[in-house]
Amino acid sequence: MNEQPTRNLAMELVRVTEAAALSAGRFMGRGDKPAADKAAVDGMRLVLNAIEMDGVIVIGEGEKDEAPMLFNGERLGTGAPPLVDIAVDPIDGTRPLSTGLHNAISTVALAPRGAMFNPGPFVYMSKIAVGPEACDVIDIEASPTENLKRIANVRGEEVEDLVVVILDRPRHTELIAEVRRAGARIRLIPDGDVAGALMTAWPDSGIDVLMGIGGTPEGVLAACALRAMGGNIQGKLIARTEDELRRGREMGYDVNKVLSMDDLVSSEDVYFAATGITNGDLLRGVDYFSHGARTDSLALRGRTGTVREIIATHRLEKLDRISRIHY
Ligand code: VTB
Repeated sequence: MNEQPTRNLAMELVRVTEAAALSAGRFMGRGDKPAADKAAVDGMRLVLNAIEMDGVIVIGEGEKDEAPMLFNGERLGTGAPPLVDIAVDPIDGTRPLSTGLHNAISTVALAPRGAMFNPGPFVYMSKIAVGPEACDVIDIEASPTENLKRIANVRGEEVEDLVVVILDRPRHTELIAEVRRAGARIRLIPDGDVAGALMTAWPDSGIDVLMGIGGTPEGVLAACALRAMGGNIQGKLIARTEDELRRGREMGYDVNKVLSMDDLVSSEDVYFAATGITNGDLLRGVDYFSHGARTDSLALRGRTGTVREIIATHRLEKLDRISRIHY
């Protein structure tokens, strides 16, 4: 094989999440979630539309939280090939952003048209995610205890050495109790389980596994990132109500089916970018200073597995002269 290097769309996606983070970062600690969401969405839409692609939003957050959103089915890009599916989470962690807490990030992913899982009516999903070393041993149908044993075993560690990241929700009381009984340590997060999943595959993050129920859109985004980083994720859809279950069944969904990483995103040709909005374990938040701002981002490509960390300095007074958005 001696292919010419091809376009890495993740490099272009970084500008999308940078724009969203630069806009939304202004709302840190200001207690105004809708305004922060709107700023992030506007920034994303503007830059996504400038990318040479024929994109359709498959994962557009906002329905569950009734936030301003990029609509499912919305077409973005210049309209020229490649044909792609788009997943966005303009702010993963709107709550922490609005109160100035850690780990709010902006994320976006692309995959070939038809490759991303469409969650239909299901907004929640049970998940387990790990980094490369434990890729082959997880099983969402086994107990948390069993999974922790297998992960520790394949890594040559004890369960006591593992750290599990779990969303801090009442629905996780039993999960937390079981993980404690098993002997593992826990990092509870207020929001942001895309970042939580990413951390499992990030060397030195100190996080080994993500467990629990989070958003389905976040599950697809996490799958795109983990495909590129060589981790693994499994999920199972959770119906909130009988009605949701019935509607889902009518549309052909099976809540008993284990969704593999391949079901969540069926192509290795994925691109993922994230930019920190508030300081976090993976990425620094946006830092504004006289006439400028600094952002910290990741650009991942599935096909090559390249992980880029991109620190950018933005000259806001210059951007103000040319951009439709005031940062
Ligand atoms: C998570 C988290 C998101 O949704 O997926 C979560 O990563 C799950 O839903 O930041 P609940 O908040 O209803 O528990 C978010 O919090 C975004 O809404």
